[in-house]
Amino acid sequence: MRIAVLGGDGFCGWPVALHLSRHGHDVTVVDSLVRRRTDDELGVESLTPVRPLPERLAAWWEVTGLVVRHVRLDLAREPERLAALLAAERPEAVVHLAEQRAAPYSMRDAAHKRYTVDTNVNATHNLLAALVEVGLDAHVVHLGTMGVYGYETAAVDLPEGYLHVSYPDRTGASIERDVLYPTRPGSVYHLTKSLDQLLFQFYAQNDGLRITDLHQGIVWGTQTPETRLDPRLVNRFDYDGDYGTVLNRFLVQAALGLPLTVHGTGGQTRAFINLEDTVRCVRLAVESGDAVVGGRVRIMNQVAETLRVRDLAAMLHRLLGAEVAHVPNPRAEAAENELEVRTDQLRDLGLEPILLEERLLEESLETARRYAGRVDPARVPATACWNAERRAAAAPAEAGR
Ligand code: USQ
Repeated sequence: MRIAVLGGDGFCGWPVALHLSRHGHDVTVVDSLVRRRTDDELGVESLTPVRPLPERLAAWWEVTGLVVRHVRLDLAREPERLAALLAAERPEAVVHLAEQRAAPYSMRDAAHKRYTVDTNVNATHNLLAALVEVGLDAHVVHLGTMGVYGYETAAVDLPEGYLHVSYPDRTGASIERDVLYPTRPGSVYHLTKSLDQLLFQFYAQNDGLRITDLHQGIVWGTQTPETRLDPRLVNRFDYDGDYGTVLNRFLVQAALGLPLTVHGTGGQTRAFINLEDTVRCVRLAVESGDAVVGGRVRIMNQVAETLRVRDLAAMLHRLLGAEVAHVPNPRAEAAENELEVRTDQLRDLGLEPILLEERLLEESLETARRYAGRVDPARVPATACWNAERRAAAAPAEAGR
Protein backbone atom coordinates (compact mmCIF):
# COMPACT_ATOMS: atom_id res chain seq x y z
CA MET A 1 0.00 0.00 0.00
CA ARG A 2 1.19 3.58 -0.66
CA ILE A 3 1.22 5.27 2.74
CA ALA A 4 2.03 8.82 3.81
CA VAL A 5 3.19 9.00 7.43
CA LEU A 6 2.60 12.57 8.60
CA GLY A 7 4.88 13.33 11.53
CA GLY A 8 7.15 10.41 10.64
CA ASP A 9 10.22 11.90 12.36
CA GLY A 10 8.68 11.86 15.84
CA PHE A 11 8.73 9.47 18.79
CA CYS A 12 5.87 7.29 17.50
CA GLY A 13 6.04 8.37 13.83
CA TRP A 14 9.58 7.18 13.12
CA PRO A 15 9.10 3.59 14.34
CA VAL A 16 5.66 3.50 12.66
CA ALA A 17 7.22 4.51 9.31
CA LEU A 18 9.91 1.82 9.56
CA HIS A 19 7.46 -0.86 10.65
CA LEU A 20 5.13 -0.15 7.73
CA SER A 21 8.07 -0.12 5.33
CA ARG A 22 9.34 -3.45 6.64
CA HIS A 23 5.88 -4.92 6.17
CA GLY A 24 5.93 -4.23 2.46
CA HIS A 25 4.33 -0.81 2.30
CA ASP A 26 5.60 2.07 0.19
CA VAL A 27 6.16 4.80 2.78
CA THR A 28 6.66 8.56 2.44
CA VAL A 29 7.44 10.48 5.61
CA VAL A 30 5.95 13.98 5.64
CA ASP A 31 7.45 16.04 8.44
CA SER A 32 8.52 19.63 9.08
CA LEU A 33 11.23 18.46 11.54
CA VAL A 34 9.72 20.78 14.15
CA ARG A 35 10.23 18.30 16.99
CA ARG A 36 13.97 18.79 16.64
CA ARG A 37 13.54 22.59 16.83
CA THR A 38 11.40 22.18 19.95
CA ASP A 39 14.37 20.43 21.60
CA ASP A 40 16.42 23.54 20.82
CA GLU A 41 13.72 25.78 22.26
CA LEU A 42 13.59 23.75 25.49
CA GLY A 43 17.37 23.35 25.65
CA VAL A 44 17.07 19.58 25.87
CA GLU A 45 18.10 16.57 23.81
CA SER A 46 16.68 13.10 23.38
CA LEU A 47 18.35 10.69 25.80
CA THR A 48 19.30 8.61 22.77
CA PRO A 49 21.53 10.18 20.09
CA VAL A 50 19.01 10.66 17.29
CA ARG A 51 20.55 11.04 13.84
CA PRO A 52 19.39 13.65 11.26
CA LEU A 53 16.48 12.35 9.17
CA PRO A 54 18.41 12.01 5.86
CA GLU A 55 21.00 9.88 7.68
CA ARG A 56 18.27 7.77 9.27
CA LEU A 57 16.66 7.12 5.90
CA ALA A 58 19.98 6.33 4.23
CA ALA A 59 20.76 3.85 7.02
CA TRP A 60 17.34 2.21 6.58
CA TRP A 61 18.05 1.73 2.87
CA GLU A 62 21.57 0.43 3.60
CA VAL A 63 20.38 -2.08 6.19
CA THR A 64 17.16 -3.30 4.57
CA GLY A 65 17.30 -2.24 0.90
CA LEU A 66 13.97 -0.46 1.48
CA VAL A 67 13.33 3.11 0.41
CA VAL A 68 11.44 5.54 2.63
CA ARG A 69 11.19 9.05 1.18
CA HIS A 70 10.92 12.35 3.07
CA VAL A 71 8.96 15.44 2.11
CA ARG A 72 9.59 18.41 4.38
CA LEU A 73 6.27 20.14 4.83
CA ASP A 74 4.39 21.91 7.63
CA LEU A 75 0.88 20.49 7.50
CA ALA A 76 -0.62 23.25 9.59
CA ARG A 77 0.92 26.12 7.65
CA GLU A 78 1.31 24.90 4.06
CA PRO A 79 -2.13 23.61 3.04
CA GLU A 80 -1.60 24.15 -0.70
CA ARG A 81 1.63 22.15 -0.72
CA LEU A 82 -0.11 19.41 1.23
CA ALA A 83 -2.95 19.22 -1.32
CA ALA A 84 -0.42 19.15 -4.19
CA LEU A 85 1.50 16.34 -2.50
CA LEU A 86 -1.64 14.26 -1.98
CA ALA A 87 -2.68 14.85 -5.61
CA ALA A 88 0.74 13.79 -6.90
CA GLU A 89 1.40 10.80 -4.62
CA ARG A 90 -2.18 9.58 -4.21
CA PRO A 91 -1.52 7.55 -1.05
CA GLU A 92 -4.02 4.83 -0.22
CA ALA A 93 -3.61 5.49 3.49
CA VAL A 94 -2.49 8.52 5.47
CA VAL A 95 -1.21 7.98 9.01
CA HIS A 96 -1.57 11.27 10.85
CA LEU A 97 0.76 11.87 13.80
CA ALA A 98 1.75 15.43 12.88
CA GLU A 99 0.64 17.19 16.05
CA GLN A 100 2.21 18.80 19.12
CA ARG A 101 1.82 15.93 21.56
CA ALA A 102 2.91 17.07 25.03
CA ALA A 103 0.34 18.20 27.61
CA PRO A 104 2.83 20.16 29.77
CA TYR A 105 4.26 21.94 26.71
CA SER A 106 0.74 22.96 25.69
CA MET A 107 0.17 24.47 29.15
CA ARG A 108 3.40 26.46 29.55
CA ASP A 109 1.78 29.80 28.75
CA ALA A 110 -0.66 31.49 26.36
CA ALA A 111 1.81 31.37 23.45
CA HIS A 112 2.23 27.60 23.78
CA LYS A 113 -1.52 27.12 24.10
CA ARG A 114 -2.03 29.08 20.88
CA TYR A 115 0.77 27.22 19.16
CA THR A 116 -0.72 23.85 20.12
CA VAL A 117 -4.24 24.77 18.98
CA ASP A 118 -3.00 26.37 15.74
CA THR A 119 -0.77 23.44 14.92
CA ASN A 120 -3.00 20.54 15.83
CA VAL A 121 -6.38 21.78 14.71
CA ASN A 122 -5.05 23.21 11.45
CA ALA A 123 -2.96 20.14 10.67
CA THR A 124 -5.98 17.88 11.01
CA HIS A 125 -8.34 20.21 9.22
CA ASN A 126 -5.91 20.95 6.39
CA LEU A 127 -5.51 17.22 5.80
CA LEU A 128 -9.25 16.53 5.71
CA ALA A 129 -10.03 19.54 3.51
CA ALA A 130 -7.21 18.60 1.12
CA LEU A 131 -8.47 15.02 0.76
CA VAL A 132 -11.88 16.36 -0.25
CA GLU A 133 -10.39 18.94 -2.61
CA VAL A 134 -8.18 16.38 -4.31
CA GLY A 135 -10.98 13.78 -4.40
CA LEU A 136 -8.77 11.16 -2.79
CA ASP A 137 -10.31 8.17 -1.03
CA ALA A 138 -7.35 7.56 1.29
CA HIS A 139 -8.01 5.93 4.66
CA VAL A 140 -6.92 8.34 7.42
CA VAL A 141 -5.48 6.71 10.54
CA HIS A 142 -5.05 9.28 13.29
CA LEU A 143 -3.14 8.87 16.52
CA GLY A 144 -5.50 10.25 19.14
CA THR A 145 -5.43 9.87 22.89
CA MET A 146 -7.24 8.21 25.78
CA GLY A 147 -7.12 11.64 27.41
CA VAL A 148 -10.14 12.80 25.40
CA TYR A 149 -12.34 10.75 27.73
CA GLY A 150 -10.91 12.50 30.78
CA TYR A 151 -10.00 10.84 34.04
CA GLU A 152 -13.13 11.05 36.11
CA THR A 153 -13.94 7.73 37.70
CA ALA A 154 -16.91 6.26 35.82
CA ALA A 155 -18.44 2.93 36.73
CA VAL A 156 -18.11 1.68 33.15
CA ASP A 157 -15.43 0.05 31.06
CA LEU A 158 -14.72 2.97 28.72
CA PRO A 159 -16.32 2.14 25.35
CA GLU A 160 -14.49 2.66 22.08
CA GLY A 161 -15.32 6.25 21.25
CA TYR A 162 -19.10 6.10 21.33
CA LEU A 163 -21.64 6.03 24.09
CA HIS A 164 -24.91 4.29 23.34
CA VAL A 165 -27.70 6.49 24.68
CA SER A 166 -31.45 6.14 24.72
CA TYR A 167 -33.84 8.95 25.56
CA PRO A 168 -37.57 9.52 25.12
CA ASP A 169 -38.88 11.43 22.09
CA ARG A 170 -41.91 13.76 22.34
CA THR A 171 -44.32 10.83 22.29
CA GLY A 172 -42.42 8.96 25.00
CA ALA A 173 -41.02 6.37 22.57
CA SER A 174 -37.34 5.59 23.01
CA ILE A 175 -34.70 7.04 20.66
CA GLU A 176 -31.46 5.04 20.46
CA ARG A 177 -28.22 6.63 19.30
CA ASP A 178 -24.47 6.33 19.45
CA VAL A 179 -22.93 9.68 20.37
CA LEU A 180 -19.26 10.58 20.72
CA TYR A 181 -18.29 9.86 24.31
CA PRO A 182 -18.39 13.21 26.17
CA THR A 183 -14.91 14.69 26.25
CA ARG A 184 -13.24 16.02 29.38
CA PRO A 185 -9.73 17.05 28.32
CA GLY A 186 -7.21 17.85 31.04
CA SER A 187 -4.89 20.09 29.00
CA VAL A 188 -4.95 22.22 25.84
CA TYR A 189 -3.13 19.39 24.09
CA HIS A 190 -5.89 16.92 25.05
CA LEU A 191 -8.44 19.57 24.08
CA THR A 192 -7.06 19.67 20.53
CA LYS A 193 -7.49 15.90 20.25
CA SER A 194 -11.10 16.37 21.36
CA LEU A 195 -11.57 18.99 18.65
CA ASP A 196 -10.02 16.58 16.13
CA GLN A 197 -12.83 14.15 16.93
CA LEU A 198 -15.45 16.66 15.78
CA LEU A 199 -13.51 17.40 12.60
CA PHE A 200 -13.37 13.69 11.86
CA GLN A 201 -17.06 13.22 12.56
CA PHE A 202 -17.98 16.10 10.26
CA TYR A 203 -15.81 15.01 7.33
CA ALA A 204 -16.87 11.36 7.66
CA GLN A 205 -20.54 12.36 7.59
CA ASN A 206 -20.37 15.20 5.09
CA ASP A 207 -17.80 13.91 2.64
CA GLY A 208 -17.70 10.19 3.31
CA LEU A 209 -14.03 10.25 4.32
CA ARG A 210 -12.82 6.95 5.76
CA ILE A 211 -11.21 7.61 9.13
CA THR A 212 -9.87 5.56 12.02
CA ASP A 213 -9.11 7.43 15.25
CA LEU A 214 -6.85 5.51 17.64
CA HIS A 215 -7.33 6.50 21.27
CA GLN A 216 -3.91 5.63 22.56
CA GLY A 217 -2.67 5.44 26.14
CA ILE A 218 0.73 6.53 27.44
CA VAL A 219 3.57 4.96 25.51
CA TRP A 220 6.53 3.39 27.29
CA GLY A 221 9.63 1.87 25.77
CA THR A 222 11.89 3.32 23.11
CA GLN A 223 12.92 0.80 20.53
CA THR A 224 11.19 -1.55 18.11
CA PRO A 225 12.65 -4.46 16.12
CA GLU A 226 13.17 -2.04 13.22
CA THR A 227 14.90 0.76 15.16
CA ARG A 228 17.19 -1.84 16.77
CA LEU A 229 18.61 -2.89 13.41
CA ASP A 230 21.29 -0.18 13.41
CA PRO A 231 22.43 2.49 15.90
CA ARG A 232 21.64 5.17 13.30
CA LEU A 233 17.98 4.11 13.41
CA VAL A 234 17.64 4.66 17.16
CA ASN A 235 14.36 6.21 18.28
CA ARG A 236 14.12 9.30 20.47
CA PHE A 237 13.64 8.97 24.25
CA ASP A 238 12.29 12.01 26.06
CA TYR A 239 12.84 12.41 29.78
CA ASP A 240 12.34 16.16 30.28
CA GLY A 241 9.46 17.72 32.20
CA ASP A 242 7.51 18.57 29.03
CA TYR A 243 7.90 15.66 26.63
CA GLY A 244 8.98 12.83 28.92
CA THR A 245 6.07 10.52 29.69
CA VAL A 246 5.73 9.20 33.19
CA LEU A 247 7.32 5.76 32.98
CA ASN A 248 10.19 6.80 30.72
CA ARG A 249 10.88 9.65 33.15
CA PHE A 250 10.83 7.28 36.12
CA LEU A 251 13.26 4.94 34.35
CA VAL A 252 15.76 7.74 33.73
CA GLN A 253 15.35 8.98 37.29
CA ALA A 254 15.98 5.44 38.57
CA ALA A 255 19.04 5.04 36.33
CA LEU A 256 20.50 8.31 37.65
CA GLY A 257 19.67 7.61 41.29
CA LEU A 258 17.21 10.55 41.35
CA PRO A 259 13.95 10.23 43.30
CA LEU A 260 10.90 9.30 41.22
CA THR A 261 8.73 12.40 40.86
CA VAL A 262 5.25 11.09 41.68
CA HIS A 263 2.74 13.93 41.22
CA GLY A 264 0.57 14.26 44.32
CA THR A 265 -0.61 10.97 45.80
CA GLY A 266 0.15 9.12 42.57
CA GLY A 267 -3.45 7.91 42.63
CA GLN A 268 -3.86 8.75 38.92
CA THR A 269 -4.74 5.63 36.95
CA ARG A 270 -3.71 5.80 33.31
CA ALA A 271 -3.72 3.54 30.26
CA PHE A 272 -0.35 2.27 28.98
CA ILE A 273 1.00 0.64 25.86
CA ASN A 274 4.46 -0.44 24.75
CA LEU A 275 5.90 1.26 21.67
CA GLU A 276 6.17 -2.08 19.85
CA ASP A 277 2.42 -2.48 20.24
CA THR A 278 1.85 1.10 19.07
CA VAL A 279 3.49 0.38 15.72
CA ARG A 280 1.70 -2.97 15.39
CA CYS A 281 -1.66 -1.35 16.15
CA VAL A 282 -1.14 1.37 13.57
CA ARG A 283 -0.32 -1.29 10.96
CA LEU A 284 -3.37 -3.35 11.95
CA ALA A 285 -5.50 -0.22 11.62
CA VAL A 286 -4.05 0.64 8.20
CA GLU A 287 -4.33 -2.89 6.84
CA SER A 288 -7.95 -3.22 7.95
CA GLY A 289 -8.92 0.01 6.20
CA ASP A 290 -11.38 -1.75 3.86
CA ALA A 291 -13.65 -2.28 6.87
CA VAL A 292 -13.90 1.47 7.40
CA VAL A 293 -16.73 3.25 5.65
CA GLY A 294 -17.60 6.91 5.31
CA GLY A 295 -20.32 8.20 7.59
CA ARG A 296 -18.98 6.83 10.84
CA VAL A 297 -15.46 7.21 12.21
CA ARG A 298 -13.97 3.96 13.50
CA ILE A 299 -12.62 4.66 16.98
CA MET A 300 -10.42 2.06 18.64
CA ASN A 301 -8.86 2.20 22.11
CA GLN A 302 -5.14 1.46 21.74
CA VAL A 303 -4.27 0.32 25.22
CA ALA A 304 -2.55 -2.68 26.81
CA GLU A 305 -3.34 -2.20 30.50
CA THR A 306 -4.22 0.40 33.11
CA LEU A 307 -1.92 1.20 36.02
CA ARG A 308 -1.75 3.67 38.88
CA VAL A 309 1.20 6.08 38.93
CA ARG A 310 2.13 5.24 42.53
CA ASP A 311 2.06 1.50 41.68
CA LEU A 312 4.50 2.15 38.84
CA ALA A 313 6.79 3.95 41.27
CA ALA A 314 6.40 1.14 43.83
CA MET A 315 7.34 -1.39 41.14
CA LEU A 316 10.55 0.49 40.35
CA HIS A 317 11.27 0.85 44.04
CA ARG A 318 10.88 -2.91 44.48
CA LEU A 319 12.90 -3.86 41.40
CA LEU A 320 15.61 -1.21 41.50
CA GLY A 321 15.50 0.31 44.95
CA ALA A 322 14.53 3.69 43.44
CA GLU A 323 13.53 6.32 45.98
CA VAL A 324 10.01 7.72 45.59
CA ALA A 325 9.28 11.44 46.11
CA HIS A 326 5.70 12.69 46.21
CA VAL A 327 5.94 16.18 44.69
CA PRO A 328 3.07 18.73 44.57
CA ASN A 329 1.08 18.02 41.42
CA PRO A 330 1.69 20.75 38.80
CA ARG A 331 -1.35 19.56 36.83
CA ALA A 332 -5.07 20.04 37.32
CA GLU A 333 -6.25 16.45 37.49
CA ALA A 334 -8.17 14.16 39.82
CA ALA A 335 -5.90 13.00 42.65
CA GLU A 336 -7.34 9.48 42.46
CA ASN A 337 -9.29 7.77 39.70
CA GLU A 338 -10.31 4.34 38.48
CA LEU A 339 -9.97 3.41 34.81
CA GLU A 340 -11.08 0.35 32.87
CA VAL A 341 -11.02 0.36 29.08
CA ARG A 342 -12.53 -1.80 26.34
CA THR A 343 -10.06 -2.80 23.64
CA ASP A 344 -12.09 -5.40 21.72
CA GLN A 345 -11.47 -4.07 18.24
CA LEU A 346 -7.66 -4.14 18.17
CA ARG A 347 -7.65 -7.47 20.03
CA ASP A 348 -10.01 -8.85 17.35
CA LEU A 349 -7.51 -7.63 14.74
CA GLY A 350 -4.77 -9.63 16.50
CA LEU A 351 -3.26 -7.42 19.20
CA GLU A 352 -1.75 -9.44 22.04
CA PRO A 353 -0.26 -6.68 24.12
CA ILE A 354 3.07 -6.66 25.91
CA LEU A 355 2.52 -6.07 29.61
CA LEU A 356 4.75 -3.97 31.79
CA GLU A 357 5.72 -6.68 34.25
CA GLU A 358 7.04 -8.83 31.41
CA ARG A 359 9.27 -6.37 29.69
CA LEU A 360 10.11 -3.44 31.91
CA LEU A 361 13.69 -4.20 32.74
CA GLU A 362 14.79 -5.72 29.49
CA GLU A 363 14.98 -2.79 27.16
CA SER A 364 13.92 0.56 28.53
CA LEU A 365 16.09 0.40 31.60
CA GLU A 366 19.08 -0.72 29.61
CA THR A 367 18.57 2.26 27.27
CA ALA A 368 18.17 4.61 30.23
CA ARG A 369 21.38 3.31 31.82
CA ARG A 370 23.42 3.25 28.61
CA TYR A 371 22.76 6.91 27.89
CA ALA A 372 22.52 8.21 31.48
CA GLY A 373 25.60 10.35 30.85
CA ARG A 374 23.64 12.39 28.28
CA VAL A 375 20.99 13.45 30.81
CA ASP A 376 20.85 17.09 31.87
CA PRO A 377 19.46 16.83 35.44
CA ALA A 378 18.28 20.46 35.24
CA ARG A 379 15.76 19.45 32.57
CA VAL A 380 14.18 16.64 34.61
CA PRO A 381 11.76 18.65 36.82
CA ALA A 382 8.35 19.48 35.36
CA THR A 383 8.04 23.27 35.15
CA ALA A 384 4.67 23.83 33.42
CA CYS A 385 2.07 24.31 36.17
CA TRP A 386 -1.66 24.48 35.52
CA ASN A 387 -2.91 23.57 38.95
CA ALA A 388 -4.89 26.63 40.13
CA GLU A 389 -4.22 26.06 43.83
CA ARG A 390 -0.48 25.76 43.33
CA ARG A 391 -0.38 28.81 41.07
CA ALA A 392 -2.29 30.85 43.64
CA ALA A 393 0.07 29.68 46.39
CA ALA A 394 3.09 30.59 44.24
CA ALA A 395 1.71 34.01 43.19
CA PRO A 396 2.65 36.09 46.31
CA ALA A 397 6.18 34.72 46.28
CA GLU A 398 6.53 35.47 42.56
CA ALA A 399 5.10 38.95 43.00
CA GLY A 400 7.64 39.67 45.75
CA ARG A 401 10.59 38.84 43.53
N1 USQ B 1 3.22 12.10 36.22
C1 USQ B 1 3.89 11.96 37.44
N2 USQ B 1 5.21 12.26 37.46
C2 USQ B 1 5.92 12.67 36.37
C3 USQ B 1 5.24 12.80 35.13
C4 USQ B 1 3.89 12.52 35.10
O1 USQ B 1 3.30 11.58 38.45
O2 USQ B 1 7.13 12.92 36.50
C5 USQ B 1 1.78 11.80 36.14
C6 USQ B 1 0.94 12.95 35.58
O3 USQ B 1 0.58 13.89 36.57
C7 USQ B 1 -0.22 12.18 34.98
C8 USQ B 1 0.38 10.85 34.54
O4 USQ B 1 1.62 10.74 35.25
O5 USQ B 1 -1.19 11.92 35.96
C9 USQ B 1 0.65 10.74 33.05
O6 USQ B 1 1.48 11.80 32.61
P1 USQ B 1 2.33 11.66 31.25
O7 USQ B 1 3.17 12.88 31.11
O8 USQ B 1 2.99 10.34 31.20
O9 USQ B 1 1.17 11.59 30.13
P2 USQ B 1 0.24 12.69 29.45
O10 USQ B 1 0.61 14.07 29.84
O11 USQ B 1 -1.18 12.28 29.69
O12 USQ B 1 0.55 12.56 27.90
C10 USQ B 1 1.11 11.40 27.30
C11 USQ B 1 1.63 11.80 25.92
C12 USQ B 1 0.45 12.18 25.04
C13 USQ B 1 -0.56 11.08 25.02
C14 USQ B 1 -1.02 10.72 26.42
C15 USQ B 1 -1.90 9.53 26.45
O13 USQ B 1 2.57 12.85 26.02
O14 USQ B 1 0.91 12.45 23.73
O15 USQ B 1 -1.70 11.45 24.27
O16 USQ B 1 0.16 10.38 27.20
S1 USQ B 1 -3.13 9.66 27.71
O17 USQ B 1 -2.48 10.00 28.97
O18 USQ B 1 -3.77 8.36 27.79
O19 USQ B 1 -4.03 10.70 27.33
